[in-house]
Amino acid sequence: MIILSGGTGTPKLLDGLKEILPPEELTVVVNTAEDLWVSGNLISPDLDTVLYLFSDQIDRKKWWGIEDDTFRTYERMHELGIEESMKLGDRDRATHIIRSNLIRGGSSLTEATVKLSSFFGIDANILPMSDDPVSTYIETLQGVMHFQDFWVGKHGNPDVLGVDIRGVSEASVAKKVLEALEKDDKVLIGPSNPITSIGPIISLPGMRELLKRKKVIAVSPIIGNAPVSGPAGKLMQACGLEVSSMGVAEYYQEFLDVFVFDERDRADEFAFERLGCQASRADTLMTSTEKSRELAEFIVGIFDTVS
Ligand code: GDP
Ligand code: FO1
Repeated sequence: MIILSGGTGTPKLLDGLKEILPPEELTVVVNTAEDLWVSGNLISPDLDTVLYLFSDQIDRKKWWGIEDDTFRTYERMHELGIEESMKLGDRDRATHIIRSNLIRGGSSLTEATVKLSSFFGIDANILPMSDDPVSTYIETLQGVMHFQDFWVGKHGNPDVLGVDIRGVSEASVAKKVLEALEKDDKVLIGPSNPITSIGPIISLPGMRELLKRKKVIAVSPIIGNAPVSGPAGKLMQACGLEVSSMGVAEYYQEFLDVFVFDERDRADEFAFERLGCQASRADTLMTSTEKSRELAEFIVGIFDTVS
């Protein structure tokens, strides 16, 4: 199975999938459009969250960074008058240093990620969506800013006018992602932010066409009229989408086979079917590994029924 992932909702679902499927059967294609160079190193928040999840290091309270990390370097920089734009943990920073040294030495982001996976003892296939730089910029009433400046620096507060995924139309899908897509016909789009996490992956040249030839299941990150967490609502609205599970399904419509939406959602199953896909209600709120595992089992069951 190939899973398209951001850094929170889909990793929660991966937490369940990794309990029920052998790691060699999981290829995770991760958004890299929120990546940023900080103090000389490349931070890849979504890739790191997935790496830390599979190596059991993730901080499950925040769904980013390493559990029980310390922040001594960040604090020392602050004492010396240097304000880093993201609060980086010491152990997390070691990951960034290793990645960046590999890249400075000529490795691609895919090669660096494969090496990090091996250092962390991970058997699942974790891949960046692309080896080319892609960066999401948010157009706001306070100006245009990198996603991390909007989300971390300004706490997601500025009014949003639009979203620009810079570099995506010149970027290529990573070679290993294409190879995985050749071998596997099951694609799962986890409950990630459709605009800033899944949007960059499906906007890579050729990706939508490839997905049309696959069995695609997507899980809604929206319940009722709001996301479970994060800025998806504000960003969907700015991009002209309805903030609802229907808005998400419409966005994926052209390649979607089955849409899984939450049992608390009052959306009408038949409305999704009019979009040309099957729809299935489930408890999608993953408040524990057990809940993640139950949803994962439900999804694996649906794949067996998709022709
Ligand atoms: P990001 O990279 O940190 O933005 O993470 P993602 O894009 O992977 O995930 C963010 C999305 O996950 C948000 O839109 C949330 O609504 C959604 N999300 C988080 N937890 C859950 C959950 O337990 N269930 C569902 N259905 N969605 C969730
Ligand atoms: N999110 C914050 O709200 N504040 C931070 O200082 C912060 C630091 C940070 C460092 C490493 C990392 O991998 C993620 C970090 N995040 C932080 C999360 C990140 O900004 C976003 O939630 C993701 O990019 C969305 O996927």
